[in-house]
Amino acid sequence: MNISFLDKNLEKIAAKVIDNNRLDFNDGVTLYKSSDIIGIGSIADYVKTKLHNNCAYFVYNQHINYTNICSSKCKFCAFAKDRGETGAFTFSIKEIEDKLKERIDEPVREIHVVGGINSELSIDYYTDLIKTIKKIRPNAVVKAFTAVEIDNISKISGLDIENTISVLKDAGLEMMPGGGAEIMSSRVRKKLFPNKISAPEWLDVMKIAHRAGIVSNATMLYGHIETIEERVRHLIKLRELQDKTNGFSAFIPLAFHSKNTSMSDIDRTTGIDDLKNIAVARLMLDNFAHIKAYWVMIGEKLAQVALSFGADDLDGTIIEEKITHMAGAETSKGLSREKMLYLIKSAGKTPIERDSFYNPV
Ligand code: V47
Repeated sequence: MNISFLDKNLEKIAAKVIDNNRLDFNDGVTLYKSSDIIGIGSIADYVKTKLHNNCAYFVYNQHINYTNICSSKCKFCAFAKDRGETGAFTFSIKEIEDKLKERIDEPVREIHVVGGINSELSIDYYTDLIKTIKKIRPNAVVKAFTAVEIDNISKISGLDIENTISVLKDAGLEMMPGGGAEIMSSRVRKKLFPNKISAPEWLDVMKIAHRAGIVSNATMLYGHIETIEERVRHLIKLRELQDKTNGFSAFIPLAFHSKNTSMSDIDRTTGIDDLKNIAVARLMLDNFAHIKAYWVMIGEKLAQVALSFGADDLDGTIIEEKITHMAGAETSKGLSREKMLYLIKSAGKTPIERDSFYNPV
């Protein structure tokens, strides 16, 4: 790495990265506070290139949101509804089967399943849902239920987290998505999502899942009322758990979209902040193999740029995204394989279509 930094504070950080020395809390804050975006991006790209050469991954996937009925009442959410409210839904297993069959001619390799915290569903609904996916799509990986949903399934079934995961795994659960982590700060939690499981609880569910052999992702919701220091602490908490379990696969920074939420006065995140979140995550999360540029939230064009700022993955084709689109996302609801290849190649990268576990397909 031979970079002349505009921000001289980055020189010390670059030297640490080159020497494989772990960055600390203050380094994370320095990176976020620096306005030398090219400098930050260059260090992150150095690490990304060392790990993945010039490659950029994507998966052919399908999202299924089985219910939007949710008791969490998170202030940042535009997806959740109360039972009986206009637009509230819970898919029957038959409706899920139909959704899968609608796309049966497409080479979908991963089914990403998340929904609201709905206390009316039984654990049998969740196991039937997984078994139905495996019946219709035996070759696709079921990546389902955030740590928050696992906690809910545990509460409604009376099983502890370990046994809940074991029952779901026996039904065919193979991986868990990284949602629901939001920002691991009790200050922000009290203000925006007081009913959601706490950060230690979220981490605990992930720890139990990893120990049961379920790989998961991790996320961070940014661009609302969180501070830079809270972002860095969040990343360090994830890094500490990863040191213990090595069960996280990818990290995905999630850019807050405020439309149709009770925080609709908050502006959309800027391109600079989106790129910083990718790059700082790449540098702080030195034990995570993959950093995703989630095109749904940051846009296709910026996601391409992010591939030179530390990201190695564009997530997936998706087909029908709901959570961000209900909060005002203007991106497409899905992308074709051709479009994915085009975005990656025209960013100067080598596209690799992958399965959920980053095996090339
Ligand atoms: O859990 C909710 C967040 C998450 C909003 O693991 C919002 O591969 C922005 O977790 N603006 C769902 N974000 C998305 C998610 C995800 C996406 C892609 C890949 C993976 C993966 C995981 O989105 C929720 C919540 O944290 N969210 N509302 C909003 N208004």
